[in-house]
Amino acid sequence: MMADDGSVASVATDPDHATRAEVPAPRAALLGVITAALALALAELPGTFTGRPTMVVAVGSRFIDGAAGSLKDLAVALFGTSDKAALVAGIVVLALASGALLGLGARHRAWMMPAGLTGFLAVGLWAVSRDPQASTGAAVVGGVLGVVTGTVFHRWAMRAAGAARLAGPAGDPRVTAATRRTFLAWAGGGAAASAVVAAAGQRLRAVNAATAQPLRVATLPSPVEVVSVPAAQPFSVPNLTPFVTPTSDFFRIDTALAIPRVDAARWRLAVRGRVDRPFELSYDDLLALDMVEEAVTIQCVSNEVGGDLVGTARWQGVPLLPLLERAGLHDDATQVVGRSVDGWTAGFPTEILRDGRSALLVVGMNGEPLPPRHGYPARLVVAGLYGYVSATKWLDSIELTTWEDFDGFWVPRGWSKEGPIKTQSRIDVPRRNDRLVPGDRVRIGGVAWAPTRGISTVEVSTDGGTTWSTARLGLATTGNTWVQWVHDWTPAQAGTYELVVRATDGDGATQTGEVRPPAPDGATGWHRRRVTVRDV
Ligand SMILES: Nc1nc2c(c(=O)[nH]1)N[C@H]1C(S)=C(S)[C@@H](COP(=O)(O)O)O[C@H]1N2
Ligand SMILES: [Mo]
Repeated sequence: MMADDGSVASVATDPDHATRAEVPAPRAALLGVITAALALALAELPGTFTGRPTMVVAVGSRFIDGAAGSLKDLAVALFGTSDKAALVAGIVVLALASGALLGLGARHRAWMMPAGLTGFLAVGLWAVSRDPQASTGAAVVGGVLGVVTGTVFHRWAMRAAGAARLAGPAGDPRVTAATRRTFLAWAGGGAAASAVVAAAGQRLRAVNAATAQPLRVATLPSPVEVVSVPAAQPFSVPNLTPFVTPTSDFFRIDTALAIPRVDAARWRLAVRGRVDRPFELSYDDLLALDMVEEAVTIQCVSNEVGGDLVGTARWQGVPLLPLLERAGLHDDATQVVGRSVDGWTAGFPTEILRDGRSALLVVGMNGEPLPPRHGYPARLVVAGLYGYVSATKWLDSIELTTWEDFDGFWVPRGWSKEGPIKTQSRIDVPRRNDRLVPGDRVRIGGVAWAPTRGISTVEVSTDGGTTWSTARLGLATTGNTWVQWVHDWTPAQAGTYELVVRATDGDGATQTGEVRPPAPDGATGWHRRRVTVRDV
């Protein structure tokens, strides 16, 4: 059907060949970029319309899955929200840069553009087919639209850009001007069309975000048992981390480029594997069960010493062990695996559930239904375990297996199979740029945590760790949460001081000062902060 574009006919018999070859390289490259932009914008549009991961997002997800293995630290970095935006931007830039190369190649081989676009589509469709969240139909429709439109646009644009040049004697200024006008018209038109389609996509995304996931219930049934958080703390220090982290400030860590959208009306949670009576629960079934609410501090294994990938929420949900016992766990069911709707998994020893710790199938966070970014409609929270081995969000199933039979997502990627949270403490205040004056009281404060053991002591040093003072501790109801701490210090003289903090857990073990990075099983070391005290 495209006999004259050179895909079948030889270059010599392609009537447009001489015309295309007339297009100067920079212009051909630019037309290639614009073609790629147009094709990509069109290809993404239907996926955007569905509100599910688009092709670019699916490609990014495959990249995260793959790179997470080989580039352990990069993968950790990729968790962050801004890194995700950078990944998507990187994919787009790569696609546009390839468009430039295709544009150059297509001056002599017209088939290169359709072949290149089709190649990109193939990669996109492969990624989409491996993404349980993405819509294959939308990707096919958008992809074909993008490839066909891109191919046609590119052919016409190249023909027009070259033909103008052949219209008169080379070097004639009028011909040169006419050629430039024609080129600019096509390039400008193509760029404008891409921008309009991309803007439409952006707009759709905004509308999707605003209307996404109407929650099934606005308010959760009251828990039958509440382990209350302290009503007030014995001290109040400006800029100290609050005991309960507001949901809007709570850290978010996951491999999901697009937050999974789950329709709670159709959602079913399966409990299966090494059990006598596998069962499924609907969201309504789950809400009808007796629920408890407990504050638990959760932390990401990637948190650096002094970092903020840690937070405390009041989690509302159903205690996990009785739920699993209802299914009749086998004696050899030594591992509990949570599987997310996007295929992500985390596993921990069943034994952990038998030591009386708080381990919940969670539907509520700080008194509200779990927000989408934190795992709506349901997730797991197990006190004392890093999130990557326990805290599966957007839960799809709980599978009982053996410890040996299964490794969660991060385990084959170099992270430790077991993930108990290490004792940690953090200095929040003074901040680095706070004004400190000799003779004035400085409130040194922060948080310390060692779930499920709790914190017994926090010590503070203002001389880099040579001498230590015991800090005052705030209140906590259980050992599952962090405690706030404060130490008042009056520096006598101006100078630079190194503040250090270390905590001792409820078992009497003091946090190690040995500095180790997050991989493979959590960072260690004492948090230090240099501050300067200045005369006014
Ligand atoms: N489905 C899914 N659940 C997940 C993850 C993920 O990548 N996918 N990441 C885990 C990790 S590594 C952490 S630290 C916690 C973070 O929970 P939060 O985002 O609610 O703070 O979620 C866990 N649950
Ligand atoms: Mo994590």
